[in-house]
Amino acid sequence: MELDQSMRQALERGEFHLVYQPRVDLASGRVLSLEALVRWHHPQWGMISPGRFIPLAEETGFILSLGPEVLRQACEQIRAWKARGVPTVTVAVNLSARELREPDVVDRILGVLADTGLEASDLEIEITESAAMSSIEQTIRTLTELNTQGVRISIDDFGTAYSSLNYLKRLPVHAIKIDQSFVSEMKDDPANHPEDAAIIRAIIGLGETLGLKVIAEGIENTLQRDFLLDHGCVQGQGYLYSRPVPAEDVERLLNPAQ
Ligand code: G
Ligand code: G
Ligand code: MN
Ligand code: NA
Repeated sequence: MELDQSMRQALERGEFHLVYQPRVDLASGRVLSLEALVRWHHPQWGMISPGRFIPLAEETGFILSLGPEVLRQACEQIRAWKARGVPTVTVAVNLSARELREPDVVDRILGVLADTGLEASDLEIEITESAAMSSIEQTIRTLTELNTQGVRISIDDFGTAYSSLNYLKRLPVHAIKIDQSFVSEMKDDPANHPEDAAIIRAIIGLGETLGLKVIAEGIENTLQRDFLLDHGCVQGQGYLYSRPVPAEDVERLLNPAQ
């Protein structure tokens, strides 16, 4: 069966669920926020990676059905945590380029927040640098509307597309996320990877200049953490701290005393 056809069936059967990866204070490990990431658990094929199906879902337009489901699941989970008195943090949801281009994207996001009774500040939207930098005037309008309503925005995979700094300056974003490919190169000794080290330092400097939070991705060991901390990047996520985990396990991370 076609993968696209299978995805549509999977959505009806409830085979998509979310896992959450903490974004932490690099020095203390304290959880500051979470990123929601979709998983597809197929009854026969097992776990199918979003790296495989998200690009296809973008191509076929299925993302316009999956994206709203992801957002709804994330918001319902936040509401459930709040209802049980779990000390909640902002949850970031990835929004694909295709979703960003939908004329009703802002209303849809605000509608889900209203339906689940959440504050706009409970949610953050991640869009990739390449999505943000295409159709730039429309992106600026959409993100400005979201920002006006109190929804925070971060730029994902930063450093992989060609950003015009002039546009970046005009985008109402709160954070840029250093793409994990740069961090990943520094697994042994940063001195062996001068170009990646220089790019990371440049992104951190850019964040400082523009007043943006800088979040590093893909931190797997203490060498990477220490390099980032030494250069003024204080927030990040990666296997060193936690893999993406099911909602049940998030509670332990948010509420370490229990
Ligand atoms: O979770 P993992 O590292 O396997 O994700 C692989 C890719 O899929 C990443 O680029 C990630 O941003 C993307 N991805 C994961 N979950 C979602 C989602 O809910 N929506 C979108 N648009 N992309 C996602
Ligand atoms: O593109 P985006 O940043 O949304 O992708 C996040 C992806 O990175 C997720 O699929 C997540 O599983 C993966 N990821 C998170 N932390 C690490 C890490 O420390 N190492 C590696 N290799 N992948 C990671
Ligand atoms: Mn992301
Ligand atoms: Na990323």
